[in-house]
Formats: sequence, C-alpha cells, structure tokens
Amino acid sequence: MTFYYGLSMNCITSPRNLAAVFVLACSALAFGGHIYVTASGNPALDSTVQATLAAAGHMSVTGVPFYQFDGTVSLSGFNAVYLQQNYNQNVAQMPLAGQQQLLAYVNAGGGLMVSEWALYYTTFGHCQTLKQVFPSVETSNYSSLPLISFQKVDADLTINSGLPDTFQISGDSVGGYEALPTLVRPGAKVFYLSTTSGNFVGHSGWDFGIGRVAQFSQVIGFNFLADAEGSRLFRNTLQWVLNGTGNAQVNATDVTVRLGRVNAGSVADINALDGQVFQVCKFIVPNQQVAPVTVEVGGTSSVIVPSQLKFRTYGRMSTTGLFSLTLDLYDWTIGAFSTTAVMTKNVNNTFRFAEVVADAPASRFVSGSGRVVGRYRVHQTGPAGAALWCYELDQANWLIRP
Ligand SMILES: [Ca+2]
Repeated sequence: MTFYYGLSMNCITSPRNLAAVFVLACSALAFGGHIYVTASGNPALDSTVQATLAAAGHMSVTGVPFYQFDGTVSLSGFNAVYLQQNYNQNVAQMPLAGQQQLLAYVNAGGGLMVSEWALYYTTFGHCQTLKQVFPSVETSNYSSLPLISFQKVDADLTINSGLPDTFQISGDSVGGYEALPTLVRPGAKVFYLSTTSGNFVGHSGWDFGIGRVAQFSQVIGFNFLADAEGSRLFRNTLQWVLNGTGNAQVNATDVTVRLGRVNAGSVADINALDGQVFQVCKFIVPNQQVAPVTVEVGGTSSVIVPSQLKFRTYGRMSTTGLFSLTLDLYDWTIGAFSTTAVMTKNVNNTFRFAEVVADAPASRFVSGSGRVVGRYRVHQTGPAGAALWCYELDQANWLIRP
C-alpha cells in the first residue's frame, strides 16, 4: 500500500552535530544473528549499539563508516547490516560500488536496518542507487522536537512484541531528531506513525528481492537505546529483519488456469520482476460465488522441510474497478488448499506485492518431492471498467527458509 499523510514541517537546512547523553539499557531476545554495523562517527554510540545487540543475542562488528563502504567490505557470513549515518552524517557520500553491493546483498536475501539521516540525505544526492531499497520515500523535512511519538499502524507480532500501541521516546539530536517522510514505497508497511508533529511515517519495512529492509525515521542514539521502549523497538526491528533473511527463492515452473482465459504471456513471464506479465481475464462465469480468475502456480523446492515458507506475487488489475485478490497454499497433508494459509486484499491498477505466509508447520506445504503449489484468485467486489476484466502477474515465487 502507498500511504500519504498530510501535514508537513518546513525545516530544510542540514542537520548538525549536537551532543547526547550516554545511558545504556537492554534485555534479551532469541535467534542470534551476525550484524555488520557501519561506524557512526561516535565510538561510544557504536559500543552502545553493539552492547544492545549482544544483549539480544546477536554478534556484531563495527565496520567502516557509510562513506567508506566502497564495495571492498566482505559481507560474507553477515545476516544483516545496520546502516547508521548520524554523527558522521555529512562527511561524504557512500561510494557507488558500496551502494551496489548493499543493493545486491539485500536482493540476494540479506537484511538491512537503516536509521537517519540516510533517508534525509538522499534528497541531497546521496545513495541514489541504494535508495530504492528504502521502504520510506525520501524527504528533506525533519523535526527539531525531542519528543518522538509512535503510533502503531500495520500490526506485526515481531515488531510490536512487548510494546504498547502508542509510546513516546525522548529522542536524539544530531542536528535534528527525526525525518518526516509522508510516504512509503508501494508494497512497504508503515509499522508506526510518528505523531508529534502530525502524521508522518515513523517506522517502515518491506521485503525487497528475497531480503528484508526496515527503516527508522529517527536518529538512533544514546537516548533511544536507553529508553525501554526504544530499545525494545530497536531489537524487535532487527529481529524482524533477520526473520526475513536467509530465504531461498523458488521460481514457478508451471501454471494451471482453473477459471479464466489466458490473454497474454506464459509461465516464463512470472519468473522475474521485469514488466513482462502473465495476463488472465474473466471468461464466462455462471455463478458469481466462484472467483472468475483462479490460477494455480507450481514450483519445486530443494528444501523439503522448511522452517518458513511464503508464496508471493507482484501484480495488478489491467482493468479499473473494485477487486480483491486471494492467495492460498496447497496443503499436502490434507490434499487440498489450506483454509488457514490464506490471504485476501483489495487490488487495483497499481502493481503491488501480496503474500501468503505458511502457518506452522510449513513443511505441510512442500510435498516429499519438493512440489509447492500456490493459488491466486481474483474477485470483482464492486463496479468494474469492463465486464471481462483482467489481472496481470509480473512475478510469482516462493521464499523458503531451511
Ligand atoms: Ca515478469
């Protein structure tokens, strides 16, 4: 979904350095990752970040500052990168080769967590290649108010764990406290609004490629990490990022149209996100209770007993009007499509990601020979621009974790 939130602030000048107070607080969480942290320019903060990560069970390395991340750093063995651009915000830009490396890293299944001012500086020419992985849309607006107010929007069990629906933090200033984006990119989630100055995107995330990215609109410094809820959100977010990494991608090998008529394309068109689409249109449906477009997509997983599995599509309606898309997964233990691994959402003319996540155990959605089958169905839910409307799919695949 694309979110747009009204009000805007009007601070356009560059944030500058200010001192912050050192305090440390942390508590434990499961599933240890190996995290590469770009140096903040403040060694005490880097130590605090590493201590916070260690208390949550993660190993970390403080690496080079973002502006020295030049493509020569090995990310081999790291599950995620925490990109900081705060105390060293305006020293220089991240070299293009470093941006390309991070982009490829996320595309290939790595995790990325970002805090400010990485987004802010993209409006001043930084990270023009990397910024496409950021779930929030860049802005030069920022807040000079120390109070950070979070309000939950898109619910997520990992992100929201142990946190109230609304909470406040006394933030950290490095020339300002937080960026004030009003939009996220299509398909990204707004986990929290930032509401001190209006309704801005305070915290966002999405799956990109077969990796995952989360973005804080705040400067994350000593105050943020010393705050019980700030620290919790920081740790939860990293956990959420880690939960989205390590995926293997399984492409479609076959499609079977159960209802509808193929108007364009073939299975080859749904193996890459490239604008080439497989288009199926409503045909003749005597009974409106039946989804007029019903298509099964099959593939082969090399992982037979996955810990996690999801079926993901990227598509849109070719026709204007009101429609819904339902995704579900074939459960081999019952020999039918699952009644619990089901997702329905509204769809329109804009390309969007949709996904259905396997409920436990995910292994029931993989046959003994590795066969996986996902299904998409499209219903008309209101007026439509054409009687024989069409849905087009650019990509369908599975993300599977061993
Ligand atoms: Ca395609």
